[in-house]
Amino acid sequence: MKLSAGLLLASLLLGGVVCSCTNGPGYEGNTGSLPDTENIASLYLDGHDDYIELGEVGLEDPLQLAGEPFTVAAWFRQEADGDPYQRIVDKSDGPLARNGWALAADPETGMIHFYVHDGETGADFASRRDLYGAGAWHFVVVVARSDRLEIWLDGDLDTGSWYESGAHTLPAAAVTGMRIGTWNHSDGREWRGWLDELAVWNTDLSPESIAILHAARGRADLAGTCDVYAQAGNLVGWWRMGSGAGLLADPTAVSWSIEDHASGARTGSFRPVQGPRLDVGEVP
Ligand SMILES: [Ca+2]
Repeated sequence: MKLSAGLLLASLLLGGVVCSCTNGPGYEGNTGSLPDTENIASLYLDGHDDYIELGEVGLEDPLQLAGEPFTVAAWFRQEADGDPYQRIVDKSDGPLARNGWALAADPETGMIHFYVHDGETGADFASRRDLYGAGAWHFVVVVARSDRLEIWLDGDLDTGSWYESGAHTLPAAAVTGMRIGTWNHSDGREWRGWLDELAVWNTDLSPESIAILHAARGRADLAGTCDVYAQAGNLVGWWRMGSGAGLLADPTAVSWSIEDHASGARTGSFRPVQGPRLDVGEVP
């Protein structure tokens, strides 16, 4: 993504930070931020029947993440109550992310669940209880490294994470569906609250990169003309949940989809069509 001349000018007028590209990854104060106006909305789902349909993920799609380290990150603000295994994102065809991978959060116990399944066996990797609370924005990052899984919340590694079932593995190569805010094979697991800046990389992000992204609070240019966090080239999905001057100019303008700002361009469709909403002004 390139900064347009207009956006650059707006940034200068607003005093926003535009990375200079002269500073290396991890340089403090250089978060590669776009102007604040570039994160003006988040996605709200009602916990009943709302979700975002991303469609079938084919075998050649980078979102397969088959057999390789990967990372999923999102900002979330959950409401109390609702299902205990609400999905942030799920690319699978059954419970426990069968044949794929998924990220879930339980507002009652405050636990994050990171599911990975290789086609035969899987992992339900869970955080400690009370890792987070409903009603506030949090930044979750789950990382599948070659030899272990990790759950990070608000910039810190949860050292209390454990395998509620199964053991470390990496995703299967399997054609499955993919959705934001629910799972793929039946009703249930619908997200209740807000989601923003959902991103997927086909590599395991370093602790330094995770710290940079946390500090940016959803305003980093993940697709990276500057690549301030050093791994923009591995970005395979990035859903900003509403962006752009058009939405800012007219917040009531109806949008029926959410754009993928990564190279895969996997646009998400609202289900039901008039269910989910882009909530202007409610951002991390
Ligand atoms: Ca957003």
